[in-house]
Amino acid sequence: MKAYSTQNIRNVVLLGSTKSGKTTLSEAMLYEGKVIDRRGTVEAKNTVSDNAEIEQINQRSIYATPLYAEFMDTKFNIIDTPGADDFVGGAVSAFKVCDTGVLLINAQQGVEVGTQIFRRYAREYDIPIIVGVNQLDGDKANWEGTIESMKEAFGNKPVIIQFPVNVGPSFDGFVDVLTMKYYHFTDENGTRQDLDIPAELKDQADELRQALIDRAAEYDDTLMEKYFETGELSEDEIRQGLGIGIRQGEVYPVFCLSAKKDIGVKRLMQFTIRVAASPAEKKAITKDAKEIECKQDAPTTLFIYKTAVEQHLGEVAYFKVMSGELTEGMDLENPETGDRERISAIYAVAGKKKEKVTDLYAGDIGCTVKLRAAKTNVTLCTPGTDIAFEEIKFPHYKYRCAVKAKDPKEEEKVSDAMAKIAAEDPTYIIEYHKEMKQTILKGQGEQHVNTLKWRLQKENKLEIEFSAPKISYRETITKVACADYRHKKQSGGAGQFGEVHLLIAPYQEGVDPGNRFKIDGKETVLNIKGKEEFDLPWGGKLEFYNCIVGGAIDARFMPAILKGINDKMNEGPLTGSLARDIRVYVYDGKMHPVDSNEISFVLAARNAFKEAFRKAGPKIMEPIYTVEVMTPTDYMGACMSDLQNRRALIEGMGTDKGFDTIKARVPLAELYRYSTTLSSITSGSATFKMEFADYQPVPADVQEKLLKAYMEEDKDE
Ligand SMILES: Nc1nc2c(ncn2[C@@H]2O[C@H](COP(=O)(O)OP(=O)(O)OP(=O)(O)O)[C@@H](O)[C@H]2O)c(=O)[nH]1
Ligand SMILES: [Mg+2]
Repeated sequence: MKAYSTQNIRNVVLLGSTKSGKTTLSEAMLYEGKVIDRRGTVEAKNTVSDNAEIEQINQRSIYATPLYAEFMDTKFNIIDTPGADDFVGGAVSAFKVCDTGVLLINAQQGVEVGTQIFRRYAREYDIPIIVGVNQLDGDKANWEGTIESMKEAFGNKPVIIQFPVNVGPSFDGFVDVLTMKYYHFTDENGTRQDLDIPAELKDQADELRQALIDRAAEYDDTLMEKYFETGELSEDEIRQGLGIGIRQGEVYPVFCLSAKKDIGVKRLMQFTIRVAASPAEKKAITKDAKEIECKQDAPTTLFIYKTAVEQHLGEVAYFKVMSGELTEGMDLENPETGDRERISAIYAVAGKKKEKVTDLYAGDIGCTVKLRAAKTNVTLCTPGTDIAFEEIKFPHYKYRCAVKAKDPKEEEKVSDAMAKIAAEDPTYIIEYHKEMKQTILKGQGEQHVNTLKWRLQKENKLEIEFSAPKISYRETITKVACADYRHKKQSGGAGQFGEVHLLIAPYQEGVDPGNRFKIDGKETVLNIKGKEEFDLPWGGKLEFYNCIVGGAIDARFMPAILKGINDKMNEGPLTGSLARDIRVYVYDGKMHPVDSNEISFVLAARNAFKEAFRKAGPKIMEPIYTVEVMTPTDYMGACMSDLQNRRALIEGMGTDKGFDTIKARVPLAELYRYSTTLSSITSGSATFKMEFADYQPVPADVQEKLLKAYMEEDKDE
């Protein structure tokens, strides 16, 4: 294959709800681009794109697959993405390297939830959209209905370029109001006749042509003037005007397709090549906010947007040449680590098929193998160029579970294998939770984490188990209490003696409790001699006051007393959780001239603190998350009542880009599998974000339950 210049490259990401036909369309595009000479089907499990076993078993895409076609002297790079929201990571990586999104809508369904979700992502990541109405040959295909649903969902953005003829199983062509031709297809392999528009369709065509010109003139003053003067625009001028509207995200040109019968595929590709942006138009942003032009006569930089371990090849790094020219054998540098990497081989990629090439120019997408350390989000550049591109921002996780090896002996193997899969798909996040001694897996949904489980089983012969993550509770107190404790031991040899009297009070930010307290029923004024403040590593505060008078305890024993308190802060008396937000006043005690030592005071302080804690109205606190739900209005009620069942505190409601939003504070303990439930009560149409907020005391009934559970567990042990 020859090297294509930047102007002759188009990078297109296929988007749309699941089963809209993206993979089938990509197969037809490859066929039109002569990369394959027979089209496979998803059912026959022989498409170029869905080549992974898990995709073939499920008959759906799981990974975003890079493909290409050579068409009209252009390298047409295609990334076929999965339509399931759980696998959105692939589309998000593709946004980083593509300039246009082709959004497929299934004419048998109209705009679906998935259509909306991917349109929302495309807008968020600034990807212009071209719409393909697919499956016009389907039994239930409905053109008018689909257009209606588009208007409802996208307002006036859709602009019709084509309308179909003989919708349904005998679908065999469409009228194109840009070229003013009737394209009629004579077989199922894209063979087409370019005909005059039949008389009976002429009025409809003229009307849509007028609407098209009106829109095309809207985005450019010169075109608008010409249109006012002459009442006409040429075909090229219409393309020019539409091109501006498309880039601004204001125009979604609408095309007719049957990916299955290869109808309309060629026209869609032609239009994309003529009208959509080449990579040269987009400047890439570096980590230090510089803009880098995508041009050939510049130092070579490339950005790795995905890696995968593939049979016979080992680790494959997929990249886009961001500037300059990449030549086989080049030595590049990772500007952030200084690591050198040799690009030993370069390939153009169509799924598993890798065609070796010697050069790729700025804007092109390809892959290489045998890099030493380069991973997703790494830039490689001509040594000394010092350019590192902004990383891909993957969506926040939506699902959390604890994971462990079925066979404890395989824990290490499991953890290595999971790390490798997470390197391929950065929307998996694996963390070891020290406090809970659990490995936590975060992902985009239940299907997403189950895919990881499946891969471990299949590829590594490793079995894992998922469970609800343990919640890291905290303990605190709600009122003032006192306790004293004497530790005394005399059994031959040196004895032990230490006595500590202390008072504890709840810590509240910004509240100074003063030094007057009731101790043993008597109003007492404490003489505060020293104060130490600690930000606890697990959140919250400990304040330690030295109020010893008359040398009752030597200053040298204070650290031992503090240590004793800290020991107990690590293991609250209610459920063994970490304690927080407590003030401790040590106000009296006793020493023995010979037997007092540090350990005696550690033990005395521990026991005094434990007793005081029990008397001070102890409370269990739980982590609270802020949850923001976005849902179509129809499901607002269902989302609200579900949240209320999760002990949520609703903080606000609003609207955002055509969706209703709910903001709530929800205990983490109530959020396990939330994404699965939300999806089922809204037929997959809602989405949400969650983020840690703070700790709050649990309600009395919950505390009761937790105490009971802790006691049961204690008994078991
Ligand atoms: N009748 C008809 N069926 C189609 C057409 N395009 C795709 N299909 C069928 O629709 C189903 C889904 O097609 P895919 O190409 O896998 O859809 P997809 O959008 O890639 O789906 P995901 O990978 O799950 O997101 C398959 O059974 C296809 O054969 C079409 O133009 N007409
Ligand atoms: Mg697919």
